[in-house]
Amino acid sequence: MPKQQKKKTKIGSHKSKRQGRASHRRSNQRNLHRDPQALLKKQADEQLVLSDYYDGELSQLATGLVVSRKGPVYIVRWQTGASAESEFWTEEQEPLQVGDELSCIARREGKAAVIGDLVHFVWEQSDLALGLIVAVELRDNALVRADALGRRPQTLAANLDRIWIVSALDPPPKSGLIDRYLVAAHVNHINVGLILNKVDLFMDEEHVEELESFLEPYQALKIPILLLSATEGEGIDELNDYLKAERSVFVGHSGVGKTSLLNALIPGLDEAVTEVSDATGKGQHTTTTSTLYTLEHGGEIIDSPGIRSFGLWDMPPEQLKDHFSEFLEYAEQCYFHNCTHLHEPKCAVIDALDRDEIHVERYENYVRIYDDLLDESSEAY
Ligand SMILES: Nc1nc2c(ncn2[C@@H]2O[C@H](COP(=O)(O)OP(=O)(O)OP(=O)(O)O)[C@@H](O)[C@H]2O)c(=O)[nH]1
Ligand SMILES: [Mg+2]
Ligand SMILES: [Zn+2]
Repeated sequence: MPKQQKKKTKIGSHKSKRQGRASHRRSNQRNLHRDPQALLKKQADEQLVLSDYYDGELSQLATGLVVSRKGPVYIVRWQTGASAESEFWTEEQEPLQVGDELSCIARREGKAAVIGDLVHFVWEQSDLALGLIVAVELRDNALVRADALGRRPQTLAANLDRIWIVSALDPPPKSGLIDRYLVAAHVNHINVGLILNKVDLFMDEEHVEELESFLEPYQALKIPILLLSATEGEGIDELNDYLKAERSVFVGHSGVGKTSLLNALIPGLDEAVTEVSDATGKGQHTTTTSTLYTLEHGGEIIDSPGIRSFGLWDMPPEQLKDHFSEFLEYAEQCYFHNCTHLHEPKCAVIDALDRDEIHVERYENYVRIYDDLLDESSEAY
């Protein structure tokens, strides 16, 4: 049974200055190399990429889950492995136990750790932290995007069961961002779900038709679609049913209500949310760092900061079509086996589009994303 989420993150502390110094002395006796040129060595099981800074016993390592990060400090939930020094205490002045959260810093490879990563650390006290991450377990999957310039990957979270793409009904949802997330999830074999929040603001008959047509392609893709109201509590139980067996993440534009959903899911959490600006209809980027929360009835959910856009990372344009699932059954009948479904004659995908069997908005997004990828790959040379 996972420990219930505490309102305040425990980052751990030592009991007194005197004892802190004692522990520091002890930690220096551990075999931590300081050579910045040290190479990686791979453990036999290939699960662990261990920093050469550490050549101590594996049995001295403790293991934990990264639940948040604040600058150089990772908040890690201690799960197994070597025990803490007896003088390491929580902020509530209780001895640190398995399940507690502590602050860790990282050297080299550990720096690549993201929320959802399983990390291995040694108990080593520094000004900022009680632990030093020396290795990151290989990931099952990760949600990765390109940075603003499209030059570097940014890993947003790792080891996910599902990505919940959160949109709001007011302002109306945008399919461009949704379709980009769908591609990124498909590439990494991560399940998805679509949340349309703020149903309480949505009364108009005329808009119901628009919404139905907007949702059609996503219904055809058979992804879960939930219409909710975080502030009214509508649909929250159904969401909870999905969340309880999984580790998932809320992603989407700023102001759509991701943190409000967390507040609805975890009574008493009361994380900060901010009004969406009337003038722009945009959120204020209230959440600035991702945080993993454990739900009372099981499951873990990560709240993430709102984003402006989502650039796909490491996607050759010609591979994009493989991630628009509804194209696949038609693509086999295209005249050219490497048809991009953009301009080629006898393209079965374009024929299906003409017969309204492929949704025009999905196809247009395909073309847009393809063009973006083409621009990026031409800039690279
Ligand atoms: N009417 C209504 N307002 C909502 C609902 N959910 C959230 N809001 C409001 O929308 C605004 C933004 O909510 P947040 O939860 O901060 O949005 P966010 O997606 O976390 O935003 P970032 O942290 O910036 O990414 C707040 O004023 C919320 O009160 C809802 O279901 N209905
Ligand atoms: Mg937020
Ligand atoms: Zn084609």
